[in-house]
Amino acid sequence: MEAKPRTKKDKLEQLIINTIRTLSMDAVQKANSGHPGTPMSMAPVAYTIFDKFMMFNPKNPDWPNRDRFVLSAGHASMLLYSLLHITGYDLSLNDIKTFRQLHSKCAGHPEYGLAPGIESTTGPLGQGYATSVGMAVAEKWLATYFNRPGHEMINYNIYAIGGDGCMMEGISSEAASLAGHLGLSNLVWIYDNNHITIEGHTALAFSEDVAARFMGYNWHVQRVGDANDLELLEEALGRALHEPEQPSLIIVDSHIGYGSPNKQDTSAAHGEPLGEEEIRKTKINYGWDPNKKFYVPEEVKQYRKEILKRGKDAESDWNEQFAKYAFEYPDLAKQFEMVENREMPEGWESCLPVFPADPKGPATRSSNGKILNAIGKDVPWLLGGAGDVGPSTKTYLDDASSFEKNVYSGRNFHFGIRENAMAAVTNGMVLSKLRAYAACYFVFSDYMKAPLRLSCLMQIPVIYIFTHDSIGLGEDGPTHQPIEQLASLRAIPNLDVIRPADANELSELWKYVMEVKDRPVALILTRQNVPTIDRKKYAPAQGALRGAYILADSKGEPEVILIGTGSEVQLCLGAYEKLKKQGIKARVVSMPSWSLYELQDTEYWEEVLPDSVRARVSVEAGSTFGWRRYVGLYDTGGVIGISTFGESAPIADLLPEFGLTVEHVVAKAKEVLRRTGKKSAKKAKKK
Ligand SMILES: Cc1ncc(C[n+]2csc(CCOP(=O)(O)OP(=O)(O)O)c2C)c(N)n1
Ligand SMILES: [Mg+2]
Repeated sequence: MEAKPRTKKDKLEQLIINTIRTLSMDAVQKANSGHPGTPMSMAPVAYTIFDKFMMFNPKNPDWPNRDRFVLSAGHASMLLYSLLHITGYDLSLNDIKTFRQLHSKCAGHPEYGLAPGIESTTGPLGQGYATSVGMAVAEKWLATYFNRPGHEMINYNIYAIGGDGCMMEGISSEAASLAGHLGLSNLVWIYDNNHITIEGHTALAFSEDVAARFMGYNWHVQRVGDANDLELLEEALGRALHEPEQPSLIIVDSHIGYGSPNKQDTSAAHGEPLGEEEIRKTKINYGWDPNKKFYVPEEVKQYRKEILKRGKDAESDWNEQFAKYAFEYPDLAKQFEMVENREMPEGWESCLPVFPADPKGPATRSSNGKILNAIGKDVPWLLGGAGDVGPSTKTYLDDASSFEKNVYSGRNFHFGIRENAMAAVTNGMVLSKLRAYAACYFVFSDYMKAPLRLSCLMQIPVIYIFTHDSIGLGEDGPTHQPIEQLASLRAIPNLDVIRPADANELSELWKYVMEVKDRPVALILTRQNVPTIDRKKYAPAQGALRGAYILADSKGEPEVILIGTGSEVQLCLGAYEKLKKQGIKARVVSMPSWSLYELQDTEYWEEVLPDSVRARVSVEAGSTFGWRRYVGLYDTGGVIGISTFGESAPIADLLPEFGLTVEHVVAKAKEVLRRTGKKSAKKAKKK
């Protein structure tokens, strides 16, 4: 059991640590659900980080220069809730008592935006670790950009606690490899080396030498043999912070369910309540009153006051410094505030290029590169990169350098071939208020699904740039040709999937991309050229901002509506012209974004897709899944899409093979007209 506390301070520390433990045990028991074991074992570690090292102001959890703490082992959420309660965040005992209940701030896993002091949503193991790397990247960039001699406005550190699960997940390897390469000395990971996961002892599945692995990644590695040894922990953390060149890993040996006579060191302590009797016995072991539940001793309440004062003083000092900084560097201070509020410089949209009509047109990945560069000139905190495909995704900022070890001013990020970590790191950067983008081939968005989903869940404005968006990429074949990706991304709540038809739609849509503060967007762009639509002949591109708009129309009510997205809008326009010549009244609706269209009012829906026109055809070079939402059932609408995997061949052979031709759209339109029995169907039959 625990070493006897020697001094008054030691006694208080044990009291605080045991309060964290017992609150966690009680909350899990009351919820009859949760993970008590790791809060019990890691309480001394989390306490040491918060008490001895972190600077934060619980009354202003968003204070920009606060240190960050991420609980990558998100299942141990009670550890964090207990700590936040004790240190004075706006998280009451009642919130803790409603742990895991409907609408409680204390959700099953820590959720960003729900409880104050939660820096990132965690729970999918490894994601928190990887996100913390993005936070460290952001700190380096912000410090380099904003700090001036004598004005160190940004200087914080990032701490993350993960467990065996986080270490096993591949994303931690990707992220650690990148962090070591970049020399992120402001980052400390604690690895809770308790040898227990759900199925039992880690020996079942995990026998690697974690220390050797991290030394290989260029990390500074230490080991603390006992999670209860506050002195050793403090020394190790101190050393980690003084390490000037490398991120730090501290491997801490702990006992899951520490203090529980029957469950300590077993997987039974991982994910279920200890049970009333076991809780009593454990409390007795801690020297706690076994009859008290959710008990916060008076001394701990007093401690909260001290922490609150400490945080308030730290922030006021910083505010004073910031006032001086703002006096000397008013422009930088203004920019800093814009970054913090996710605002854009006034009138920024005027930089957006307008592209001339061009039947050959640029690929939307190319026009995107131009737009990105135009915005990037005025908005230095727009930055990002690709997973080693920058030359193909065209996401380089031409005037900027690369973000590299000790070149932390760079804005072009080389994430390496690590899509999963790339998206998680980008989450961390965006949580730190940068406007960051992550780019790769669309098909490999599959690799980053988990962090992408977290951007959506956290409602943070990450910009995903996915190029090579269909079989139109050609010879690389079915491994590289997205099919189901559009449908699957559209199914994620809070994500705007945007697939523009041409450069001007894209330019318009960037107005939305840069202004939106509370959700990520995914831009889906072509590898191949697409015509830049003649806007004198057809409708202006502004309509794209409404998600869908009438691009070409008939006089009077149309008989058939052709709905296209991205590179297939040109097929709809081609078919429209042919149908027109044949006396068939068609309308073309360009629909770059389902979700933006869904935001419009019913009048607009009726205007674009009137209920009276049932003959509709959708055209998209991807899965047909979901399109009946807009074209109706089998007796009316027609869906042109792909329900198999693609093929490896030149684009000119692929498009007809998969029915992506003007002729096929025309034929489908006529077929639909025949089915809906409109008078022009007869006409269509004759021709
Ligand atoms: C990506 C992912 N896979 C699986 C899970 C389910 N899960 C939650 S905790 C856990 C075991 C974690 O073990 P460890 O990290 O050692 O935590 P400890 O039991 O020591 O607290 C698993 C498999 C998850 N949360 N995330
Ligand atoms: Mg474990």
